[in-house]
Amino acid sequence: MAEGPQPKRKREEEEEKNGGTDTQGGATAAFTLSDLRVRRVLRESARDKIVFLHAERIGLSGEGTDAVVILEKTPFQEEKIPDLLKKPMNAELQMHNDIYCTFYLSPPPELSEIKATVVYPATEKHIQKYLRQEVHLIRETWEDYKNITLPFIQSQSFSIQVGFLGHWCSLLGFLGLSGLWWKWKDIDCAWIPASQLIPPAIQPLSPYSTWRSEGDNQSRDYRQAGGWNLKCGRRRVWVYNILEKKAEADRIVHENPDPSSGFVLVPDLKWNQNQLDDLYLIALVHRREIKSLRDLTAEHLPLLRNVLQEGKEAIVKRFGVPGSQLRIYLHYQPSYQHLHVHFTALGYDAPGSSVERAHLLADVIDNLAMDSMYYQKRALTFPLRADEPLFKKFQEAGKV
Ligand code: M7G
Repeated sequence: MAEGPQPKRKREEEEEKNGGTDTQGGATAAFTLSDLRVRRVLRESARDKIVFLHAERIGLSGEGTDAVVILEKTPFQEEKIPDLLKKPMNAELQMHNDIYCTFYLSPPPELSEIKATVVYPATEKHIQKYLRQEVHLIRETWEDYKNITLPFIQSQSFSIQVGFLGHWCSLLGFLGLSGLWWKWKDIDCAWIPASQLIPPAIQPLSPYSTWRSEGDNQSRDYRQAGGWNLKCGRRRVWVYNILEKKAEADRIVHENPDPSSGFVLVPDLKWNQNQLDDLYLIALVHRREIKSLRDLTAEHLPLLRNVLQEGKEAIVKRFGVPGSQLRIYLHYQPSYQHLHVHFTALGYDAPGSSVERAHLLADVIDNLAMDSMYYQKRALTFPLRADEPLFKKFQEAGKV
């Protein structure tokens, strides 16, 4: 097994010793896992040893804020396997028959890690994403994209909600009358008189006047301080944090800084970097206006070729995994409308790597080289959960 992932592990141990505080991007992890209370199991997989939980964090007022917690048993680390048998532990014999026997081991903590990914605060969209649901395949023509999908994506970027005393109410119409909202450099902004939302008598007391701007699976909450307040919510915050080195800067594996044909390669959130079996990295392009496969033309070929070539070179250099053992692909539809490319170990059955969602980057490049408008002509298939608003749009249009 290559040495690559080891330094990251040491760094994490250091961070843990220092209290596990993450100050990247100016956001300090202000809670611990024990602050979270499980509300229900959204989905679990015995095969993948993973469970998705809807949790909540109870504030001082007793008000709960939603969180999603993903608990996943991590793959074995080759170098630690001998310890599993050697270290004294409770090994219970369950059955013995001829040459076959089964033991149940209770390994010491360092050999029985569980990775916990937390999304907090989580939006309804995050919760729905992980809920076990009926899934349907959509066959989207270019016309469907223009008439159904694109307007839907654009409308999502401008949905702003406000929470008041625990009640979430849609505010779009309201904003039109009593406040201003606009978009500036991909930032959703709203300027609203707090006095119109919170009765003056309880304004100084109210800790609940939390703003939430939602779009592209990102949300931001803001406390109001009374009077007129400028509230800005950024979409795809995590992507821009990486591109601007406000978060995960120390995780960058490779960067091509060219604003037009450059990108940043980082380990994906799903990979703990402790073993290469489930290697997963993600390349985020510097250009911000390319939403997905649908926007790509031959003009983007230099960018895509850089991602493919430099991404492979960086991974073999850092992790020792050759390009011939990588699955390099784009998702359609992606969850985040900022062009990015997935790099996963070929032997790893990564979520979203199946034929209905994954498009190999090498094939995308060939298609665009043959026909610049390839992705503005052909129909694309993708899965949607039955409860997703976009699925409802396709239903209303009689396309499902
Ligand atoms: P996608 O194709 O838009 O959607 O991929 P999916 O999440 O349905 O696959 C986005 C990719 O970005 C996924 O592989 C995520 O695991 C990864 N990702 C998401 N977030 C919020 C982060 C993050 O904060 N950091 C990193 N490094 N990766 C992330």
